[in-house]
Amino acid sequence: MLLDLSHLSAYASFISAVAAISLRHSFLPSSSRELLPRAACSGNTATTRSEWCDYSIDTDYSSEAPDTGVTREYWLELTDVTVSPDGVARSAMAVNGSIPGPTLFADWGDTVVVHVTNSLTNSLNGTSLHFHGIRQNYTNEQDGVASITQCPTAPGGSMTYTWRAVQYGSTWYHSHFALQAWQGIFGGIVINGPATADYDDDLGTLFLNDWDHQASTVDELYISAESNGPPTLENGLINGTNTYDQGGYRYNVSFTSDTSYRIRLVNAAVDTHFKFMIDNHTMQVIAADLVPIEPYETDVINIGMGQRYDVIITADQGSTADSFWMRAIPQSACSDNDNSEDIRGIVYYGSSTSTPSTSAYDYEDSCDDETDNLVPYISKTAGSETTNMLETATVGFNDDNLFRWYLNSTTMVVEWSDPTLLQITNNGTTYETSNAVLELPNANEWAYVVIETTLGVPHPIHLHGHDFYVLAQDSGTYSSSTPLNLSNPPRRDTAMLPGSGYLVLAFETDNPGAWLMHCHIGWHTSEGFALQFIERYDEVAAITNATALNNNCNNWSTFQTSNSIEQEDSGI
Ligand SMILES: *[C@@H]1O[C@H](CO)[C@@H](O)[C@H](O)[C@H]1NC(C)=O
Ligand SMILES: *[C@@H]1O[C@H](CO)[C@@H](O)[C@H](O)[C@H]1NC(C)=O
Ligand SMILES: *[C@@H]1O[C@H](CO)[C@@H](O)[C@H](O)[C@H]1NC(C)=O
Ligand SMILES: *[C@@H]1O[C@H](CO)[C@@H](O)[C@H](O)[C@H]1NC(C)=O
Ligand SMILES: *[C@@H]1O[C@H](CO)[C@@H](O)[C@H](O)[C@H]1NC(C)=O
Ligand SMILES: *[C@@H]1O[C@H](CO)[C@@H](O)[C@H](O)[C@H]1NC(C)=O
Ligand SMILES: *[C@@H]1O[C@H](CO)[C@@H](O)[C@H](O)[C@H]1NC(C)=O
Ligand SMILES: *[C@@H]1O[C@H](CO)[C@@H](O)[C@H](O)[C@H]1NC(C)=O
Ligand SMILES: *[C@@H]1O[C@H](CO)[C@@H](O)[C@H](O)[C@H]1NC(C)=O
Ligand SMILES: *[C@@H]1O[C@H](CO)[C@@H](O)[C@H](O)[C@H]1NC(C)=O
Ligand SMILES: *[C@@H]1O[C@H](CO)[C@@H](O)[C@H](O)[C@H]1NC(C)=O
Ligand SMILES: [Cu+2]
Repeated sequence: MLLDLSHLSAYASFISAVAAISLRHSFLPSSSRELLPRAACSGNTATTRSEWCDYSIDTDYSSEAPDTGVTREYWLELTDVTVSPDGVARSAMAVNGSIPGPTLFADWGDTVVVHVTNSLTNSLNGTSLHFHGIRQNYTNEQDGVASITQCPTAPGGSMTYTWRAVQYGSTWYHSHFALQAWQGIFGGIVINGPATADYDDDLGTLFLNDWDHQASTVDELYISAESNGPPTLENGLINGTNTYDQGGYRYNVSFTSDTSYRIRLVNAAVDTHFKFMIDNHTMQVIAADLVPIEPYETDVINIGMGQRYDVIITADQGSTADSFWMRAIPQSACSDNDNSEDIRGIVYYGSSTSTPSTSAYDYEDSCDDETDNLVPYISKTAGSETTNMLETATVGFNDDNLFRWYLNSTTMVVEWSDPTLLQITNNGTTYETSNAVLELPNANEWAYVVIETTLGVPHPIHLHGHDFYVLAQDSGTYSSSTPLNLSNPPRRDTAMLPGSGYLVLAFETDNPGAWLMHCHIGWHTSEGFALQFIERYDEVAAITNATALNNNCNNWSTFQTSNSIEQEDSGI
């Protein structure tokens, strides 16, 4: 850890003001937009979004980022709460008392410091915080994955994460301990930078969630999922709110005619693939995950779990326009939801308060990806393979007759108290089969990964520490003659494995560490649909702070032993 923290005090007061703003307005989305922290580059205006100080949308961000010297510091506290985001009360967990938690803002090139305090003293849950899609360039230990990069942080404890924003765009943070992310521990990350199209106003992140009414916890649903398969959830939320049985209220925003708005969509569901649309409004899509793309237009967008899309919507329906439905529609090809027709928000024009009477665009129910439309703006070619790993995803029962997902014949089981990074700093070289380790010892080679399944269930596959190249993705059977697209294919951190199909990914071994790859369906993650790449083992210990790792693990082990806490799932 060799990060310059000297600017910290100078920016502390600015940052806490920013933090207070984002929290105070968490349920007032329509008025929060002018309060989003101003982009640091004056060259970046509504009509020059491609510019960014001495940099621009043409800068290859994979090798270059502004050196701002700025550190953005945040303090987050996790607590057990009772909430009723759709009018139905249930227990949950929150970040600083809100679901979604406060948004973390930074500018491209800033250093971000996040202090996380675990005050989950009722549930006695450990925790960890993962910054989804963040490169963590040479900072694997800041990746926040229980059992891989750290021990869980025990209740009463805290942990500080430090990383540099070498990418820009929209993403989110979430707990990577058991099913806690879907109990409410998540929030947005906005990294200001250039964009591939102009827009007037930035509305920030818009979370799409599924939501259940189980009186207590998502852990109870998991017990049912393990025995009976995925449960049907009762409802869904748009940016943390919806209606149900006359209760709750809808997300709503007021548009000014002829103004264009950027919305940063995030699918934070446990088990729902959404199609998103705003009736009568075409969207211009400018980024997929943290990768800027050549803009394209669509009326309906597919968004899988863990994925993000940045879209621009222009209020082009005339000065007499009134109100329109915004819809997040669960795709029944993936999972069921009891309220799938009514996960809606409202776009008003001006001061209208009328209930929309608009109709949805036509769509075909499916859990497709947007792949054919995704052309990365910074064009790159995948190198030829040096390692090719084929993994077949199957589901079966373990010795206790509970569902487990397998990649080849391994369902991941890793130990909270013995994370991979700790083993590496202790010079461990032997992993258990159940640790699902794939070794990539050499620098700057191309790893190809084929994941296939004969089962009809699609899975959103997420890789940590890299943007991967999507070389192939289709239904049917993969073979050595399957054509691979090496020429500027879609690049991102989460892509769909089609049901009864295959997904071929490629990434460069340019980032030493232990990196998780897993299905982002919460039940499947807990049921072992995961593996870890140990990339450049020989270089990992030298870039890891063993003192910090050991402190955290000692606290966790003491806590786990004294409270007889048992691990029931994969450990991630
Ligand atoms: C979160 O709450 C803590 C107090 O627990 C406070 O110090 C901090 O400023 C809050 N952070 C944000 C981003 O709201
Ligand atoms: C969603 O809520 C967050 C606060 O939780 C807010 O910052 C953001 O602007 C809202 N998004 C939209 C699109 O209104
Ligand atoms: C990632 O870190 C390595 C080692 O410090 C450095 O050489 C490289 O330039 C960094 N990449 C980016 C995009 O900052
Ligand atoms: C987290 O807390 C809930 C109670 O709220 C409990 O049911 C669950 O077992 C805990 N999970 C873990 C993994 O400790
Ligand atoms: C470990 O526990 C000690 C004593 O409770 C506490 O002061 C310290 O902050 C904890 N450290 C971590 C990393 O949680
Ligand atoms: C619109 O959002 C506000 C909170 O920002 C809420 O009070 C109001 O009830 C919402 N409108 C509808 C129709 O749900
Ligand atoms: C929305 O589009 C439909 C189909 O083009 C059209 O019939 C309808 O009048 C439009 N609604 C509004 C409120 O503009
Ligand atoms: C998974 O199993 C297949 C079929 O037996 C085999 O070809 C492949 O090499 C295995 N994958 C790995 C990473 O060992
Ligand atoms: C691991 O090996 C390195 C190099 O051989 C050595 O410097 C270090 O002390 C060893 N660490 C442990 C915990 O054994
Ligand atoms: C490869 O992917 C890019 C980006 O989606 C696309 O533009 C191109 O047509 C694809 N090439 C082939 C041969 O499929
Ligand atoms: C390593 O972590 C410890 C404990 O958190 C901290 O005191 C120390 O400054 C860190 N070392 C470096 C080089 O960052
Ligand atoms: Cu899955």
